[in-house]
Amino acid sequence: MLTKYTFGTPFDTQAVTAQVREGENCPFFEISRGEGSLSFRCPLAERDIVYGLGETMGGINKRGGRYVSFNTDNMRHVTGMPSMYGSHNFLVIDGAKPFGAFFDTPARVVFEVDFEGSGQVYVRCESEDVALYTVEGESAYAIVRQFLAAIGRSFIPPLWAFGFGQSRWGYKDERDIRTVADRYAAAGMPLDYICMDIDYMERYKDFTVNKKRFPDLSAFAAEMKGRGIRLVPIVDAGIKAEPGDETYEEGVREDYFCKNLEGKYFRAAVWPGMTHFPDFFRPEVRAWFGAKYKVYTDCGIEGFWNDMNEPSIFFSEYTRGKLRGRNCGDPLYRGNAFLSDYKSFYHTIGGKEVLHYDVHNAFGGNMTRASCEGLEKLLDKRFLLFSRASYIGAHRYGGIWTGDNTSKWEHLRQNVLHMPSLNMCGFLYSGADTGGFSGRATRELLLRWLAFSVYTPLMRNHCMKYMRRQECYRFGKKEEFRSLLALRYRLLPYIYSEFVKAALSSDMYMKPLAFGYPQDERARRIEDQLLVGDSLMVAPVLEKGAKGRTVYLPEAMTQVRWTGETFKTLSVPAGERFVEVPLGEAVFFIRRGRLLPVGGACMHTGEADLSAVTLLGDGEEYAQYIDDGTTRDVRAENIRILKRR
Ligand code: MIG
Repeated sequence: MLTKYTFGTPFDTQAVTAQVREGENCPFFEISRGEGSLSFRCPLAERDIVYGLGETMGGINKRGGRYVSFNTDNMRHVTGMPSMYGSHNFLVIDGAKPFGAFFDTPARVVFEVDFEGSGQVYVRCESEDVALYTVEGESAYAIVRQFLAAIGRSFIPPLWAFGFGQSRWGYKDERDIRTVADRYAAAGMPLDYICMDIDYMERYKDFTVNKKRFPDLSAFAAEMKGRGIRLVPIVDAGIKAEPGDETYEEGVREDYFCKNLEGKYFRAAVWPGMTHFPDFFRPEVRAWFGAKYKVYTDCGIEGFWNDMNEPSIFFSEYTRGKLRGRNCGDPLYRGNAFLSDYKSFYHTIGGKEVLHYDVHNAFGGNMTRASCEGLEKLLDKRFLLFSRASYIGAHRYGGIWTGDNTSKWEHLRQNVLHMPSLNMCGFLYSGADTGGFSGRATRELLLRWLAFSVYTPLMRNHCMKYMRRQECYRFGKKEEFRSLLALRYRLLPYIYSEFVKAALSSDMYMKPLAFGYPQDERARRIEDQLLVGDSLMVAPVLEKGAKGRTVYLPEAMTQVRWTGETFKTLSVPAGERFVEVPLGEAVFFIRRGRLLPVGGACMHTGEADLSAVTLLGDGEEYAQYIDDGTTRDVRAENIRILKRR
């Protein structure tokens, strides 16, 4: 049961789509009002677990941490880093009487969850205007499902977006991209898409294509699609302030950009140099920006990633510093250094001027919405879209990736921890930069990371310019990479089906073990094993040099070992066991009484036959969601029941 408590005049973020009954006095929190703020407090018992908060650094259990919702472009993903690219203000306190709370405000919010042993949850919203939604239910899982139902159905990408994607900041022209496709093919490794980073543009300007590098993008996209590979270009939030640029001219003519105190267009330096930010909060601006994607869809492109939409600002005329071109090592290039910028420009929302700072966290999500709604008009099928910045509600328009991580074992672990927390906040389609964005990916780390990314909806190898090239074909013993990529494609019938079913039924695709085994005290504390869909449990190897790992089985399960060629099954009893996992192999578990469909090998999703499956596990039947992979008509009727023979 959901209840809405209204404080002041909350900004309508449109995060919640359901009708929710209004309450008078919230029984869960002690509330205090400050000048420009509202604080909420509740006690925590020793054994309570606190879930949620989406894209925050730290564990699945948020206890012990301080988290600040304030969308930030920050490459330093270290424990204790308060802010990431997204703000997801939903948490669940799983105690004697579990409940959930969503603090719906686009303003900055601080969460302290048993921080420094305080024994309480403390939430401070930097606004007196907040909609608080509380959710009551039998269990943490039931509460999450009610919340997911209230915020509306997750974005559902096409089947090809569940294939493997290769990306690198630095691919600059057709030749680079063709080489990637050729080398994947030559190595016998499947691939569905290649991302185009900012270098495809003309001087980093959105909706332009560098003609020297891509003389005929339509022809090139068609050539690649003929090989089963899609192109996925990046789109940044800022529009270069340059007379003559079509997007700039249109934006100025229609008065679509954010303004500063003096009523002039706000100028912020990002990749193209000085830019203006589209006022994504205005429906007409969203419609305009979304329609601009026609430049790409006219070339046959069906996938996009939106970047820099926190919005990231290198510097502005308000902050000190000099434009140092493309120097990413600029000391000013650091998150949170730009509060004065965020306090110096305005949006026009419902005819009123609103300070950016007060609605900061909803900016990026509105860019995603603009893109999604534009693409829905431009295309008659589903498309891929994922964004860096987000707020709850944006999950209906696109997925997210978790930004600029590093090639470190801790960041592989963080990827595991992020997935269920993101799912609780609606973001089902997500994943990390597999192998790590910055730093130097070792062969071993990349293999272990791929072995986990096999299960995440977005499975993309991405890395930063100047870093070691980390395409899978660059490493020795290619068969080990081939094996893991092949596994992803063999699991597609299951991954696709479980993802779509989760989206259709307000469920999570990746869950903490605790949600499947709430009575099992040990399972409740485990953070390095996850449930993927309804049948599968994964226990990724997260340590350097490890030969395998200890796995806890809350019940007897079917252990499945993927050797690169075959699935070898074994019934294993409940309890703890050490499982050997050689590099390039994978071990996962099928829950008792469940089935898991696996398909055949293929080189891209265009070749995949989701209907030709073999069933693994000891269950009786499996409900498989299946469609043509692109139809917008995603319905529960597309489910067929498979029975074990
Ligand atoms: O300032 O477009 O997170 O994935 O490769 C860096 C270049 C801008 C940040 C994204 C990253 C992308 C990079 N971008």
